[in-house]
Amino acid sequence: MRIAVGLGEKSGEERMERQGVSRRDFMKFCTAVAVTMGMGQVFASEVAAALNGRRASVVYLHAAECTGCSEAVLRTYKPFLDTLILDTISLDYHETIMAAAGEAAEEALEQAVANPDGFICVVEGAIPTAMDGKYCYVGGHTIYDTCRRILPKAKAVVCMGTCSSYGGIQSAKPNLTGAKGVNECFSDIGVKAINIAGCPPNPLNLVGTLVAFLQGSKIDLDELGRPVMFYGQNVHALCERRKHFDAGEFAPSFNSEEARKGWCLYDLGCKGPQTYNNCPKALFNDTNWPVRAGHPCIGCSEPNFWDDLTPFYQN
Ligand code: FSX
Ligand code: SF4
Ligand code: F3S
Repeated sequence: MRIAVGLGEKSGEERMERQGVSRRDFMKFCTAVAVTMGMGQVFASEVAAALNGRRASVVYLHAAECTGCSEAVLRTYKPFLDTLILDTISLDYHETIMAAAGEAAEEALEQAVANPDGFICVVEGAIPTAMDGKYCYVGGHTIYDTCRRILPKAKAVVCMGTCSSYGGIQSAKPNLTGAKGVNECFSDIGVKAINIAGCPPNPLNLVGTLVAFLQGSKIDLDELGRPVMFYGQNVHALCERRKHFDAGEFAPSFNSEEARKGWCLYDLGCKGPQTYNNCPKALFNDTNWPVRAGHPCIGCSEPNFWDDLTPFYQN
């Protein structure tokens, strides 16, 4: 792990203050991470300590995807998760947001991978395997070959999103590109990725995982490789419309008074009962989640949801 770079390196808190994130906002964020991790508010100071001291070197690879996972991170607000993330980790390679291009970008990747303190590799997107991986080239190499070379060297591999976790929409039938998830492709060379499922996932689940890793905590995973602290319950169990489900009160249409009153969306196609994720608790942008906004859960954190959980809508 890269420990604070150089003598002039400031703490995460100081780095963020420089960016206009107050200590109050920082602690509010740490509390949100702690609560999302299921640890309670008192754990916030430990989250702060993990984010404050060490800047983990992170290499973020893009495979076949829509970049929605990166967008989810970059579009969050208050206290500006992108700032927090960029100031608490050292994002040494990320094709979407780094300034370097061309050979300089490739050089940045090689330097990050050669870092003697090691690095965490985050992968977004599925890995095309058909035609020897030719459906996804980055810098003259297939992403399949790049992952095969780099992932075994990482201290931890984290799949950001359902695509890298299980293939996602890229692997929906007829899957002409042979898209697969990271573990399916690379477990034969010892890769055991942590799956932050969701299309996109809540960025708090990524940060919480990085925090647990920085703290050296054991991260319990379910049988699909997802951290139990975020994916241990289904959406249905956490849903605020659940009391209406239990009372047999089902909204008859999206544009109905019942839907607006918060009745259950099961008859409209909600897949909350089959879907393990913490959306009702973690919220996106600290604001909302699909079912509260009136949209059924489509099961985006489950493998093969495009094939197995469609049609998404009923009526
Ligand atoms: Fe998109 Fe990420 Fe979905 Fe996939 O998200 S939001 S298609 S999980 O890899 O960019
Ligand atoms: Fe369950 Fe969906 Fe109804 Fe919520 S809206 S209670 S997740 S079926
Ligand atoms: Fe996805 Fe369902 Fe949450 S669609 S974002 S798991 S509510």
